[in-house]
Amino acid sequence: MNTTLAALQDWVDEVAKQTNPDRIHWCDGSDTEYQALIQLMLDNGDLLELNQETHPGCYLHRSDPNDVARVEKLTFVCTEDENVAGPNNNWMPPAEGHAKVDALFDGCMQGRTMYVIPYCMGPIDSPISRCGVEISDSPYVAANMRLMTRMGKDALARIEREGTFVKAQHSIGELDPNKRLIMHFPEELSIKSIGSGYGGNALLGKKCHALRIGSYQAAQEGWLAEHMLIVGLESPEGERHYIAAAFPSACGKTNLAMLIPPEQFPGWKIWTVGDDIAWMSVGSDGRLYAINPEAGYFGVVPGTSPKTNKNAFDMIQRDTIFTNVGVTADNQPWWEGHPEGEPVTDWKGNPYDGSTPAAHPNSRFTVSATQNPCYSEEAESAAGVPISAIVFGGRRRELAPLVMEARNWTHGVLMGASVGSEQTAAAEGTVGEIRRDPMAMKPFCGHNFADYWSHWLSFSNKSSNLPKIFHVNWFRQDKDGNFLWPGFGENLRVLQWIIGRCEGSAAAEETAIGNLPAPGAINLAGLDVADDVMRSLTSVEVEHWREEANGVKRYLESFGGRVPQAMFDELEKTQAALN
Ligand code: GTP
Ligand code: SPV
Ligand code: MN
Repeated sequence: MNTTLAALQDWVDEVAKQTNPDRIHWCDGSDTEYQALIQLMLDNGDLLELNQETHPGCYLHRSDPNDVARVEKLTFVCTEDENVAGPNNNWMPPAEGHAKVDALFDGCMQGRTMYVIPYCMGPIDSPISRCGVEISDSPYVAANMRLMTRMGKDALARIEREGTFVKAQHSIGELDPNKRLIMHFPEELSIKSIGSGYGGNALLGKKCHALRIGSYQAAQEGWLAEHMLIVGLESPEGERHYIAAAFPSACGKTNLAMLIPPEQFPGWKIWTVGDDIAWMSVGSDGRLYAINPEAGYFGVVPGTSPKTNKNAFDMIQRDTIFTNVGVTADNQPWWEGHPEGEPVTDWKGNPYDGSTPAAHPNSRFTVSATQNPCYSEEAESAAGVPISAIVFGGRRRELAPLVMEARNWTHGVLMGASVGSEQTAAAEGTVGEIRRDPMAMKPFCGHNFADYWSHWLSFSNKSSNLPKIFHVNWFRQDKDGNFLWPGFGENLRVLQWIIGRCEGSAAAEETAIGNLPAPGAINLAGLDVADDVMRSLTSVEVEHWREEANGVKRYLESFGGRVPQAMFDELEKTQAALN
């Protein structure tokens, strides 16, 4: 017996019987265990040692070239009623889902070690946290879960105390895209994923548990599971605010979560609570409190430099697992946007000739959050942090202004539901195509978006002390494809306006689509952005917005009768104002 919890021992025995591993290893989460996993992967070729003088504790993993991103078309939500999963998910009846995926799991761990990985999403002692156990035959997954979650004996102790956990079964299988499935059974609180060793497909605590299972559970239990960073800001006057922001994959969450204030903002302090996921619930004071269920970052590597994100750049100089980057002649990791060195080998291990990127556009670093120079101790707070503002955003070269404020909670929910964004390399598909990505949850909402929006709307009945809601867009471009807004650290200027709105001090102009910054209301001191550029970043192109509103209406209608009427009523207000 490895656990006092019979339900867990029985499930592990059952999976072992089905998959037939050579060995079973129960992870305790210790340093010794992590080092042994690294050594094992160095020996079997899963990891390559990087230059230990310049990058101590850093390793490179080259994934299968067919396995470099989440695969949304192979990701399913299996609920008894198809309408519970909704048109935003691929659906299968649970019985069929189990049968399909179980056929692939049969005997798949022969010759391998099965890792039993107990994990806790969130601080070990937080009432908002939830636990799970991942079973995987990948030492890469075990090592990454150690960095990304509270993994090991403390999590197991909580699971044994509570008696409940999400069952997360994973195997790399044959790494064959034709034998790959990522199945969710929210009604059973279970996940079965096979055929991929990559990120969100394989580190099941992250998107599968914390978002897909989490969002389903949250709707039933009255909280929110969101694809959001959590950042703390302190003004020179000592005012503290926390902002939670949802941007689609590869649209700037990690960057915003650890931004460095521009030099014109002396005395401002920024700290990171989370960079990808927020679990939020209403506290006794009516405010929304957020925890980061994760303990590490699985971040986009390309573009990370001292200029764009110095905190991230510094934190990945040691004790980091790199996946799919290039290497230099002296074995240092290299990627597009790296300030120095040059690659000799690309992410596939081939000689670099400059014809294709050295690092895959979705190459990633895995690192413990505690290595972030602006890591916040509040990430350990059991109660979470109070959120002043919720920010939605997308990557849109046109239309969406730099920032706008919702009229009220309902309008904010509509704003979130209307987010459109260009597809990025974080998932398979055509990069650059605009798609609707409500609340940045398109690939991650584990149930019907219509029900998810109803749940969001219901919060206005729970409290009159909710955060204000905003929408931002850092990605407007000119005709030549140059970004109009400098972005990165300069985004603090926009966050300052947002905080000003929460405090009632910053000026805004009411427009048909929401409240936009009044001229001069955003602090542009020392910034080289022309007046006409700023005007176009903060104005409403009425004709284009009418089309957008029609598009949003058609999109909402595609979810049928379950969409709350309040969403259509709110949209009509916008449309009336635009006419
Ligand atoms: P996931 O981990 O996939 O959820 O992504 P993310 O939302 O955390 O995105 P991340 O912060 O890693 O940024 C993705 C890409 O967007 C990187 O190449 C960044 O350099 C770029 N980026 C981030 N912030 C900005 C910005 O303010 N302006 C511009 N132009 N690019 C940005
Ligand atoms: C995302 O795609 O939003 C990520 C990376 O954060 S993954 O873990 O693969 O989902
Ligand atoms: Mn993400």
